[in-house]
Amino acid sequence: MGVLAQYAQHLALGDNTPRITLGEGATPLVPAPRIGSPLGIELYLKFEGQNPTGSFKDRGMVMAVAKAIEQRSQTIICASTGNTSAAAAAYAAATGLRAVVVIPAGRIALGKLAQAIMYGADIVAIEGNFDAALTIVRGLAAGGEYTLVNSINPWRIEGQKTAAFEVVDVLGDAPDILAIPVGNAGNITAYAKGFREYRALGRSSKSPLLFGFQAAGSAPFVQGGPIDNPETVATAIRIGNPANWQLAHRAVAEFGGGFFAVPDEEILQAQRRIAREVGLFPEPASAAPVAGLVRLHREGGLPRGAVVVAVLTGNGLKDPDVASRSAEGAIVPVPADADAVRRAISG
Ligand code: AN7
Repeated sequence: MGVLAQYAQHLALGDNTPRITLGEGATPLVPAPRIGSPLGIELYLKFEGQNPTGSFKDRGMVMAVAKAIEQRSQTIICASTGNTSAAAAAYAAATGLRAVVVIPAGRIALGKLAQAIMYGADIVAIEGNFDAALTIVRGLAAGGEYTLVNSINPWRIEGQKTAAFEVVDVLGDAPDILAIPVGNAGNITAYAKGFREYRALGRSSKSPLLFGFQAAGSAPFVQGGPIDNPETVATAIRIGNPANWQLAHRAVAEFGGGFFAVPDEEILQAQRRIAREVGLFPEPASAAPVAGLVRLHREGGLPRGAVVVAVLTGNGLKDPDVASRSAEGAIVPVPADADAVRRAISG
């Protein structure tokens, strides 16, 4: 049914806000005991990779595009590490808007680029990183000709808060801990808003601690300020100068929790474990919270028995390069007969 219809009473929808949808939201909350039990926690994974364009961005984009249409905008624009551009392109296609996406050349996952191309966005690749792209689109949008749909657009946060509603609707209360990857920090801000609003309505009895996880080479929240040259295999969160710096800090101060860094190798290990021990395939950035929980447990920083929701923000199919790079040796063809196949699989 889509998040605008499902959560209409919690969103500022007017008579002139089109009720658009590509079927976003209502994503599964999957128990992950094989990972959670050894950590002494009750772990659930919110699989946002199941959204129409394969990431949580669809929740915010459907809202931002509905509001852009309400305000008679004809062109939306964004900077992106990939997923925002895929979502912007799809919802623009669905509604007949033009989407302009500015991306760091060579640094977005192949599947995400394929999406923007297929949905028909106008794509500009810059010789610079995401932070440079965001500065450029902010400047262009200031002219009033384009509607900016990065998460500094408050409607993005508004739509994305529905994921927190879903968590509470399914669990019957807020979890003890929300574990989430942090790039621009729009999503952690959105979850905080959702949990805050549901609690105020009596839908939950408590607020979760917010644990935000960044890649070690791209961890401005952990280092305490913007960084110039962020690097990580998790290209989705290769962001050095987060747009929602203050909102995210305020949310973590209010709820408790903190920001933590995880090295790329641990992110990739966690990605494989989620695939092999849960049966869900997240993209690298989305594995950061699980990698972080493992690390926190090792350091004694994870309360025993806690109900923890980790957000798997995007689908692993978007980044086939990373997945195939982690294959153990080449897959060498054998003759097309049963004996050859039996030999290949025995010991
Ligand atoms: C899979 O698409 O910033 O902290 O331009 O794609 O709200 O930024 C993506 C971010 C986590 C971080 N996981 O969320 C973009 C972009 C995935 C992501 C994040 C992103 P925020």
